[in-house]
Amino acid sequence: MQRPAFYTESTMSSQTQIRTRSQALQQRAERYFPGGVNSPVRAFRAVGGAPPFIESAAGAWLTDVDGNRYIDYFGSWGPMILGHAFPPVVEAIERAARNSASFGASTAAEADLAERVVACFPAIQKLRFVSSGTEATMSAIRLARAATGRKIIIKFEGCYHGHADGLLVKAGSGVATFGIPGSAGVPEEVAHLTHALPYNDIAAVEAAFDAHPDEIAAVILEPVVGNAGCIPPAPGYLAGLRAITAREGALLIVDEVMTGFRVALGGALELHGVDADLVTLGKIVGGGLPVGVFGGKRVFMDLLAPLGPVYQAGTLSGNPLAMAAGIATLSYLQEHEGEIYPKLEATSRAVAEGVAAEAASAGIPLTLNRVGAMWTWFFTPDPVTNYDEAAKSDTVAFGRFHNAMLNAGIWLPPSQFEAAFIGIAHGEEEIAATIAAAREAFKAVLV
Ligand code: KE4
Repeated sequence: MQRPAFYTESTMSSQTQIRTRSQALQQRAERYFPGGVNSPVRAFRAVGGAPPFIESAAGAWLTDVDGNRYIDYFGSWGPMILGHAFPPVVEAIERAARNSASFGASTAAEADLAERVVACFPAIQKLRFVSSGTEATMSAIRLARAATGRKIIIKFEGCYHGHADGLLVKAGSGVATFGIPGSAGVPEEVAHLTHALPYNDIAAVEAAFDAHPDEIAAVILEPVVGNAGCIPPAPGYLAGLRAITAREGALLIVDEVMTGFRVALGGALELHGVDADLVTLGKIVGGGLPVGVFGGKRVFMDLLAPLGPVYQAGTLSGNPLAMAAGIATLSYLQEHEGEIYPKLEATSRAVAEGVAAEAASAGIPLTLNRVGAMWTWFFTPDPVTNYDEAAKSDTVAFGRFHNAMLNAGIWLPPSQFEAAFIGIAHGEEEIAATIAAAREAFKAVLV
């Protein structure tokens, strides 16, 4: 993998972090945006300190506006699995942009990308492109209610599916980060229709269906939780949900916005050999540009206008630049699948376990949950199999660790309740530098 031109050994040395420009930009941003951000967790409120403003990125590296460089274990919240400024993706976007950014009309590129999505996700017979994961899950829920004539939705505590009203009940990600039960502004009549159950507890799902026969439209879940930190499904859990929903006439909506193309080319559905009625995708499918997908069985998808009575629309759905970035990304992943996913497994394991070993040497209790190229270091000695257990983590210790790693040039998710990600541009030097930085960072955690 071609290392970015600026890469030199010196970037691996520990850095004194001068962030005067970032601080000035943060002050300006706070005049325009609540908290100075366009998405809450980016404000670093959960970990403390002012967030660096990023100027550029290449490969596994970010460069902030003060010239500080960071090894990136967040990859824009997941999309950048090929590394930043990956040439085939950049060139595809440049080519598309020369023909205008948007037509608001159909293009061949939409089906070009759809063919690649369907090849990776056999559960998807038909799909719609939207511009975010939130739009994808919101639309999938509407479709499930129309298909079944039922109203209740089952989700799981700690799972985050975007910020549509009905899905902000006991959600993960920023909702978990800020410890808020849901969100102000969501009428109780809406929240009342969403039942949040413990993850990895199949009996709780059986009990919900017993209590609400013929009332539950769908079960939606993250097939590997990323938004409470990384929590894998228990053996048989996904298959159990598939069996219950099929028996009860409810739709199974598998939200692979984070896991799709990340834990495997075909996401968690491929890993676990499970089918779904509807699947949602985002992040990687757009190669860093705004793309969401909801798709699934034809019988459900054909309920959508203009064929059926379910309305859904979007000005920039199928945007040509986003389609070009997605096609370049998925093409590369598909063509190099046999090399990419074993490499991601090896580098993820090396860095995740290497850092966990440094915690053990420092006497710091830490539980590592990892599925392929996504993982979380929970600052707790106990197993983490659901949100309640994740919530027992020492978020102050995590904040100290995050801050120390950031000052050493390692960019981690800014919350205990997010997953870390790696891409194909991370190599041995980045892994070694990260483990060395962690050795020092854990000393800071202990003070
Ligand atoms: P977006 O609307 O943010 O594109 O997607 C919502 C969504 C849906 N489903 C899953 C499983 C997701 O992880 C997400 C978005 N993830 C969060 C980060 N954990 C969004 C980033 C943020 O909140 O800033």
